Amino acid sequence: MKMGFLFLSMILSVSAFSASRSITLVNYETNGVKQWLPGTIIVKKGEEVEITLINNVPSGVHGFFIPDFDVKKDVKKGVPEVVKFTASKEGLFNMKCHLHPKHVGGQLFVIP
Ligand SMILES: [Cu+2]
Repeated sequence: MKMGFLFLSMILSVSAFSASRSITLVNYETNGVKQWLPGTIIVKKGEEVEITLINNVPSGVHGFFIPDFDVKKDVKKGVPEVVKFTASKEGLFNMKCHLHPKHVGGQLFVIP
């Protein structure tokens, strides 16, 4: 059920046609592994991207960092945060938690 929802989120992020795009990422912990999910998000070049970040990990604050777009936010459990940026360049870019090196990272895919 959860994976189906995540897959649907990925599909919707590709098929919607708009100059702006809103995506929600949730930070989960499973067997000690922490990860923002969905782990891969897809946007189009030029879009105004708004990402809502929800931290569901009980251990406290986690980071969300996309170095190539100067996006960086600390997210407390129970306090959603929003980051915005323009997808000004195509390519595959890293998303990670800047607070914990072992926190599993993700990918931002900017398509033409
Ligand atoms: Cu973290």
